[in-house]
Amino acid sequence: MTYENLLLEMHGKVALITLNRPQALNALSPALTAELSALLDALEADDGVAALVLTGSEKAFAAGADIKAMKDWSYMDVYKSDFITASWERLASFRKPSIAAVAGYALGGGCELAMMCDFIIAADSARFGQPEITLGTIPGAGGTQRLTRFIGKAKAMDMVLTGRLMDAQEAERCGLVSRLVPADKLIEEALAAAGKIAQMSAPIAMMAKESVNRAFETGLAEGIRFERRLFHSTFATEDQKEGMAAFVEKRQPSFRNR
Ligand code: CO8
Repeated sequence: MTYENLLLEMHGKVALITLNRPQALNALSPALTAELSALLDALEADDGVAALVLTGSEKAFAAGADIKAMKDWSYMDVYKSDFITASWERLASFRKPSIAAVAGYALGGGCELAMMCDFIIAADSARFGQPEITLGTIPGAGGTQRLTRFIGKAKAMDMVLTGRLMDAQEAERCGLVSRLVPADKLIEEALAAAGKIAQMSAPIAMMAKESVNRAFETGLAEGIRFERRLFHSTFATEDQKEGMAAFVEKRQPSFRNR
């Protein structure tokens, strides 16, 4: 399949997806999001892919949903098509580990897309924001929900109500971003992190991701029970046997993804 708005490169078992609409600062058009959703389906089904890095350009990870496409849509247009949900949430439901590598603007839907990844590595040039209120609308792909869970009510309210942008340092301080790196090291660092994950057992990494995500969907007692059941289930895998045997035998494990 060829993509008009995305670039795909494989680095070993890591898929690097680059949003590629430079003329519109990677504004997330319906065509781009449909392509991304289809590509994620393909990557999820491909055993040769263990992890994903999603990035944009130096100037913009993504400047939001495509305002030019959206501006004349009616309520019925967005309601009947259930605008956003299907293709946007595909990244959030992607089962393999995913990292957003953010440089420049990550605004509106761009910030929401980054937050759908498992974690965000940001260049020192990154700027995050939910400026929808300045356009007479509100975030519609998790901005009021994920951002609030990630950085707390005070900062989320500040961002969502004023539309102000947050720089990379503040984003790192308040936990939106896991690592802050110089802009020229962004892709290298993100690929190295994803490469490290790709060395682990793929099904175990999926379980670890699923369990952390559960923390955002349920209460503590239920989450702990869920984690324990998944933990127990790792003992049914060959990779748990291999990982622990390798430790005892003082060698590197050779995981077989079983
Ligand atoms: N949509 C469409 N085109 C855009 C967008 C966008 N979000 N952002 C930038 N562009 C276009 C500009 O129109 C311009 O095109 P042209 O040259 O044809 O005029 C080109 O990209 C370059 O942009 P600027 O000239 O504005 O570049 P600057 O460096 O001056 O400014 C900014 C950069 C600050 C990022 C500025 O472009 C900006 O404010 N962009 C809009 C940011 C924004 O409001 N984003 C939120 C959009 S709403 C949203 O995301 C709702 C999410 C709902 C869920 C998601 C559903 C899909």
